[in-house]
Amino acid sequence: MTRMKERLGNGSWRQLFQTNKAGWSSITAFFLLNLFLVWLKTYVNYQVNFRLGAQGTLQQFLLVLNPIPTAIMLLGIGLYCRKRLAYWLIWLLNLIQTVWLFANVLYYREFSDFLSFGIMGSGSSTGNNLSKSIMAIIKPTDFLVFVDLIVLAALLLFKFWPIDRQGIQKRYAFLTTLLGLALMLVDFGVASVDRSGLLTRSFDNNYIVKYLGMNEYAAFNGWQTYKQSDSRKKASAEDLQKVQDFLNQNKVPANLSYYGQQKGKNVMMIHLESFQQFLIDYKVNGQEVTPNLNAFYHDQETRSFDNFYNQVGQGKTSDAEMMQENSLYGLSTGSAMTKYGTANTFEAMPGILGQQGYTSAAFHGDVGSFWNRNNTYKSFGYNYFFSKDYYPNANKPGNNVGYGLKDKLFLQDSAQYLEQLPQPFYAKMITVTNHYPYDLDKQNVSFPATDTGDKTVDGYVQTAHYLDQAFGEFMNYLKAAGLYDNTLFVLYGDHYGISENHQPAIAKLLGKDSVNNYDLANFQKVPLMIHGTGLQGGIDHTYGGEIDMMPTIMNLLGVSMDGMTVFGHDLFSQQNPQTVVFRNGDWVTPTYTKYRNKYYDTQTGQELDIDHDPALKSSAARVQAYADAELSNSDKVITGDLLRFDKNRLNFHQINKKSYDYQKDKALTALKNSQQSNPTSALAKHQGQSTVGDYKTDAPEVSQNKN
Ligand code: GP9
Ligand code: MN
Repeated sequence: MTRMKERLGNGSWRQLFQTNKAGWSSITAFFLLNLFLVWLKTYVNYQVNFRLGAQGTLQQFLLVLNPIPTAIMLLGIGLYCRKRLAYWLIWLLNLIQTVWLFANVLYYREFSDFLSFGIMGSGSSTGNNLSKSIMAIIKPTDFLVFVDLIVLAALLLFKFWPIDRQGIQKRYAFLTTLLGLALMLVDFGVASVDRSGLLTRSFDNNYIVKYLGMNEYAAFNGWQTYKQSDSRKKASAEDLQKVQDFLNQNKVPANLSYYGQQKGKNVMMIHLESFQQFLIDYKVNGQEVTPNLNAFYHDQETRSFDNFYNQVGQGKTSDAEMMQENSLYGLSTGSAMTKYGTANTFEAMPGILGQQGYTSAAFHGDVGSFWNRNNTYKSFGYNYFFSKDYYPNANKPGNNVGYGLKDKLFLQDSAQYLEQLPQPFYAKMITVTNHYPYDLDKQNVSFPATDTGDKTVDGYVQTAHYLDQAFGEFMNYLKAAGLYDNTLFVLYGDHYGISENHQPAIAKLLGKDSVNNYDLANFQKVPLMIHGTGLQGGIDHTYGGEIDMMPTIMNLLGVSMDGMTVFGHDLFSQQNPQTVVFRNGDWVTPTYTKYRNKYYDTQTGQELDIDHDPALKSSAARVQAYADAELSNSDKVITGDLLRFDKNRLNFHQINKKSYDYQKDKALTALKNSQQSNPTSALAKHQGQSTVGDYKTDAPEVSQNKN
């Protein structure tokens, strides 16, 4: 008892913490209290300050669980120590987690995203901007997370909290660490069931925090940043030279009769989500799925490519964007925009055109952080990024479906910003309603579903039809606002909508008994339509893919691509190599198709036996070598951040990420000011009279359409 007194001092309430056989003691209580506090602070902030979008019981459960494992492991470090050190260590580990939480609360308020090591490192502008604006965004309640630390420090300093001199036995400390680890594995296991590819595909930092927690996110991000900076460090200007040598060997001349033909026009990219080529002219019960797009496809001034393939990997939409903006492939290891978009140097279309007097803007009805667009677009040189926060309609839950604002509302709501863009502009509209799982509320369904019997497939034509209607309304508006004739339109499908897991349904859609690898390769075709007044239209059978978009458009605009690191080729060039490389190394040429290790005659679809076909054998060896070199060289550009070595180019200087800011207030002020400084927008052309009233939509969500 004397020993006990010596350890705990006097006082009856202190008896609470007396050590019993299980090791329950003052230090255990201190550990548990800190664990509870860290959990509480994190969880409350999850609910109050972050928009993690947890849906359903499982995700809500993970939100409750996920702060606990790392808190146990971190705070548990203190349990390995004795005396005062143990308490202060636990306190310090609480403080570290709290500072991380606090910093993220502030950062999130401004950028709707979590801090990354890339951002905190020197390369990025956001860190600077944040420190400038910190006073404006901070709220007194943010400091509540430190209250417990102050109280606990006082308790320790003034010796109100009894000190257990012996600490707990090492094996209990070890068991605690193991418990933390086990819980972490449970969390990860459950999360992986709900969202496969969470870490490999890395969609959005919000997802990682939602499923795994803030500390796991920090660890994951730190590890990724380390790996990236390592490959970056090893790269040199010589590596870029080697890549350029490869590109030079495979270069083709632009088609001079098209070069510069659309010079100076606005450019509007319309990203048709999950839109496949087979939908063009497709009918269900005799009714066209996409009448507006079909008419556009067959327009006399539209060049439509019917052998155009998507080339995305796991990064899906973001890979399509990477190719479309930069003529660089996505990575086989997940989204390049997410992994490298923040830190890398790019020579992207918005940046290049920006230096030719264009104003650039991306429009999308999902949160800005998805696919790390909010950071990547700065590296690409986008002047504006109108994401979900800019769309008042997106605040109403019923106006969203799947990943964001419904297309009709999205395009209508975009008009108020579009009309303010100084011309010429480069605008990209990223639609989203035609996205897996192809759900649409009843009031918006105006087309019969297919009857393949596969539930995930049968709604596809309905959301595609909805997208088509939205597109039709948007085009009518552009005509009314005087933005049609002076704009070069580029429409493309980003990737398949129906995955290969649905082969029986695919066969039914295509009117076949079954599908083979050749059919599946064809099923990777997506539309590419280029429309401009004066452009010679028609269906173009040239084989190409998303990687070719940038050089094709730049040539039409008469912007020289000389010496630029682009992996695609001008689709109008008579010497286009017509070799389509898929991200997994498969390929298609007008003669042969290689898909999933099978070879086919591209024109007839007949399967070929490579071992008994010398012509195929030698051709396949050559094409495969090209495909492999194409992919690995492109990967080197991204993983080595090679474009940072591309300096002193005559027609292009490197993009300064720091000069871009997508905070709503600032962006809207800049847009407003540009009406005076550069009065070339549609709004300015209409003497400040808004054109938004010209937008006609039948969207049932819009008040005048409600009955
Ligand atoms: C989300 C949207 C969807 O913002 O672009 O991306 P996806 O799932 O098609 O890659
Ligand atoms: Mn997509």
